[in-house]
Amino acid sequence: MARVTTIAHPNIALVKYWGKRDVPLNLPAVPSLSLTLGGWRSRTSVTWGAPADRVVLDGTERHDAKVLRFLDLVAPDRPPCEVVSDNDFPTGAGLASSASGFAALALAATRAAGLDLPLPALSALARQGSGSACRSLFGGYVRWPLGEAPDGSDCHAVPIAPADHWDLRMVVAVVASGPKAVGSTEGMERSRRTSPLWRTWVEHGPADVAEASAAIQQRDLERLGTVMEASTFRMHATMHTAVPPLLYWLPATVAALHEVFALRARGVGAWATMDAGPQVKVLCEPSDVAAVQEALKPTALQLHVHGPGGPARVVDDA
Ligand code: 2P0
Repeated sequence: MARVTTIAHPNIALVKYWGKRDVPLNLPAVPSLSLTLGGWRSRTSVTWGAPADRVVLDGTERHDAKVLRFLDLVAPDRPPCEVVSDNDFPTGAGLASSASGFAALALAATRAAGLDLPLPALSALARQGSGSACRSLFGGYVRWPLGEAPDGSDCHAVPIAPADHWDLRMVVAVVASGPKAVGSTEGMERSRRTSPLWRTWVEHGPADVAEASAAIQQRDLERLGTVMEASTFRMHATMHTAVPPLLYWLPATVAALHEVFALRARGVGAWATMDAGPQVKVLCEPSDVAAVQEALKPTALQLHVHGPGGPARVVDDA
């Protein structure tokens, strides 16, 4: 029996992943690029060899078919396992809990099973738990290319710059609590099947990633913020034009967006992004954090400030 505990941080896409070319394998329709956030984390312990399969998430035991299926991917002939995981941030509210959760699980489960996979293979494995999890194995600025192999073996994230390359801040404005109404997988498929904007969305992906990569290399925040907002709004346009429409935004989301635009009109370098939920995340320089917080305070329930975070890692190996 081996028990391994890991932690992984969530990541926020600066250029979004939205849509799959292969649903069971989580092969994306578009490439994406993310920033791993310091501060928040998932902590996951896997015991390889337990009396029975048991999954405890945030203190509650549940039958989680996704987690058990993922363990089967690690080793089809595995013994019963115990998985205990918790997040120090809200789960399932568009704050990338599945990214950090499956990244931590992939690292913990493989190590507990006695495997020491190279990072590309570990990232490709994590991707099969949740697409965005492949990016959370790495710290800092991370690219997830499309890959070409039909089995997805070359579809894994690649670090493009470490956390200390560029000390940016992501201010997360939580404007509503509670889990999202429509999960990402279903939302992506609805957008792909029914939005007339789908083809345009997919066509822009590679150029957006190239633009964001160049902006990161040059540490050009205006360039990065501009392409980040363009990617976010194009992604949400595919949701808004799906049938039936998908509207993750709440009135407070829109209010926060207007505050960000007003900040920019006053010369503050702040750009917004949203995921499959109502929260607004604002990218800025550390010196502008106070101005961003002040502007968002009236609309947000909570404000969290994150810098770039490090890679997933083993914290206990018994
Ligand atoms: C992203 N999102 O790039 C995008 C932007 C949400 C909006 O990755 O179906 O939980 O498990 O592959 O990774 C959320 O989707 O979806 C996500 P699955 P995942 O961060």
